Amino acid sequence: SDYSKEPPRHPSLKINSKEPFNAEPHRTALLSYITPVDFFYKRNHGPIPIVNDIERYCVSIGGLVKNPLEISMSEIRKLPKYSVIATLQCAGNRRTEMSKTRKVRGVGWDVAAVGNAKWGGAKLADVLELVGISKNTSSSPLGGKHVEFISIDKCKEENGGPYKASIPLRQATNPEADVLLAYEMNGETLNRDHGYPLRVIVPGVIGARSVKWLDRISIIEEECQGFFMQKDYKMFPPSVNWDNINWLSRKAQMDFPVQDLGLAQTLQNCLLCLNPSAGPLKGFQLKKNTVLIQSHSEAFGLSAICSLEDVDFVKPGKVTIAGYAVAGGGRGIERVDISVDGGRTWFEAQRCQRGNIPYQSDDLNNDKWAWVLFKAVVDVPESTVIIAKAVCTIAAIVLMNITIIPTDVDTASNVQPENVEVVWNLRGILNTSWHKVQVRRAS
Ligand code: MTE
Ligand code: MO
Repeated sequence: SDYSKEPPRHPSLKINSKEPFNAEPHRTALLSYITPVDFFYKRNHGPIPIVNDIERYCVSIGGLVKNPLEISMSEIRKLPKYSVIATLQCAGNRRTEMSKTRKVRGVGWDVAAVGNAKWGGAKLADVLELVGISKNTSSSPLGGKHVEFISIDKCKEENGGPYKASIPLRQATNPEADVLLAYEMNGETLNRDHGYPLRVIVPGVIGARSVKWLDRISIIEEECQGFFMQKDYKMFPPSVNWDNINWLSRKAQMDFPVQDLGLAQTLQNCLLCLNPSAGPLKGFQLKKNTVLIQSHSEAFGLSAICSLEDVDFVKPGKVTIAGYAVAGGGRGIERVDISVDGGRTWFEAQRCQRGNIPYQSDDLNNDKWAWVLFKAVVDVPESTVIIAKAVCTIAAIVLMNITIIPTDVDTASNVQPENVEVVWNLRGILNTSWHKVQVRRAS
């Protein structure tokens, strides 16, 4: 593969792998609501493709459709334009931390394999109407049930073939799911690293499904059989290792728009992650009819402190504890709780979304796909562990939420009530455990 024509990148990015290029910004870059393009994490599986002749570039739409079509960039730009502020997060975000407990496989990431951008483009639901697939449908006239996105880039996981992924047709044709074919990022033409000239944005879902450098769309009967759908990005309980893994036993990691999120599915995911075959994990119990705290499920929800690094020194006086919380699936963040005594006592942080950024005419009138920033300014009287945890709304199961409550917290010795062991999985994805930073008080 040819890595000699990579685009220029900001020198401050922390490079986790050079070829393919995988890099994240310093965590303090995530303290602004919109992440600048330069500081947006870059996650690739091969060299960045080059599209020189934009006049000749087009996306073909085929598969189980009556009238296949090739659509040019200028035709895509003529469709109604929408702007969606959406957080994109790699399922491997915070993987490095997970590896400290027990080694996991995959590119290491700190807390910044996530970013929030304003994406501009055409709605996939509008594009699919051009090939005779109507809105809000789960099956095409020829029996297609999934929409596959095939890219221009080539990667070794696909044996030199293109990167690809799929989403259910129901989601693709739902205008409210806001799936975009995006040609703009933060009001500018999409750059090469992020998918020039056209990429998919699937809000609320792990980043792996937002295929960059789109080449083809195929309407298919079964879910895409590509590597990243079938042999990667699946959540397994801590007991599964590389010897006993059965990839077919799990569905592809997705997260669903709220209207598709069934109670049974959610419950099953929570239970699955608690490893039902081995019984509930020691020290945890499930309690009904309470608020959900940190599901260890398909939700990519997590929060992270970005104003402090591990083992930072804090001076006497007020300390700012700030960061992001993101729920996934279009769910909101109900609360962010902070502890400055290692989890013994908690208080609520301030939350903010777009603040005083005005809405523009093509903007979606809500920020449900976007992260929430949190902030608290407090005294930190001594060396301690600072923790942030988010509480997210699960609209579909308001009547029966689940709390995972620690039952053996040793308050005297500051045992962490929620640790990474519970969510540990061999691929190191979806580290939704409470984010902790240790600080030392300077006198
Ligand atoms: N699309 C293509 N064509 N090739 C890729 O390697 N990586 C995916 C997704 N889309 C990828 C891709 C993954 S795993 C993530 S997390 C996001 O793109 C990252 O998008 P970004 O680099 O714009 O942040
Ligand atoms: Mo990813």
